[in-house]
Amino acid sequence: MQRRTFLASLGGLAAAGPAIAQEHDMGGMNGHGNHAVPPTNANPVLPEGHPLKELPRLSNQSAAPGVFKAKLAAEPGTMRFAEGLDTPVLLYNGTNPVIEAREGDKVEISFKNGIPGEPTTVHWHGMPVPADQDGNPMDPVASGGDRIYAFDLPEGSAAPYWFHPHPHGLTAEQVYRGLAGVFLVKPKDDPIPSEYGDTILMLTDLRIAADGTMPESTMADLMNGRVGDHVLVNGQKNPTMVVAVRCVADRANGIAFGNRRGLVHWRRQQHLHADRLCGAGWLSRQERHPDRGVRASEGR
Ligand SMILES: [Cu+2]
Repeated sequence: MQRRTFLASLGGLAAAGPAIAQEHDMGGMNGHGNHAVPPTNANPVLPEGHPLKELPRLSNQSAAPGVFKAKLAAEPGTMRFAEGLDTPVLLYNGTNPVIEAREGDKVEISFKNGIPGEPTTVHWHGMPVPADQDGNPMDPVASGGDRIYAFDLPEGSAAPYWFHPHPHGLTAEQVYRGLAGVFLVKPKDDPIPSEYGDTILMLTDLRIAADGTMPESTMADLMNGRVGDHVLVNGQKNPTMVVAVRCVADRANGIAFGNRRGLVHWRRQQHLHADRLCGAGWLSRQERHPDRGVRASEGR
């Protein structure tokens, strides 16, 4: 079940489930121990048009109500963005899972830095978190080290956020190599039925070289900001999401445009007349073709 669609535009990668995180292909090794690469200097072609994958969730290890407790580790990994090319990346828990908690929850994240030779932190971007729990650049976790990040989610904090590393001098590289995740804080009293679910779209950009690796930033990148060559949604290029629009009008509460999997847009009534809008041409045309898909992304 899906519902409101959250957009998170991030610098890192979104790894939509373990299916994308590929094991290193040992069969590709040759006698010199080098990884085989295709004999071409062409830019890698990323597959497009596949069904949008949902981002995995970080599971709550606490059974106590109002408590979210989990383990998070920053580690090297490998992803396969283009056919036959392995891309070395950095990921949280191998998949960059979504952390979902609720207003009022106590959050306790046991974090381990598994990045060889580099300090890191976890910064809870935009969230109302005490300074000593917010992974600031002067509060690093050494390579191989760990710590607990603990904070409460106050009333009124419900929103989609993201988390990312913030070590001094290494933030940009650790983020573009993959470390970033969505933190969804749900409202305590949600007016929208939970059975509609959430669809999270995590937008990232990727620069990938002919051998599948991510090139280091150039001087121009450092001065102007780094922009990748491929825009990804949940780690995929131009995925498709079928949104067969259906209109549900409710005079008392407003108007909802949704599909069979749930709600995609919600509007309070205000001056709008829900029944009139539902009868409007552009909606009824969609209704006559309920299976016509709408692309979730058209690239840039
Ligand atoms: Cu930030």
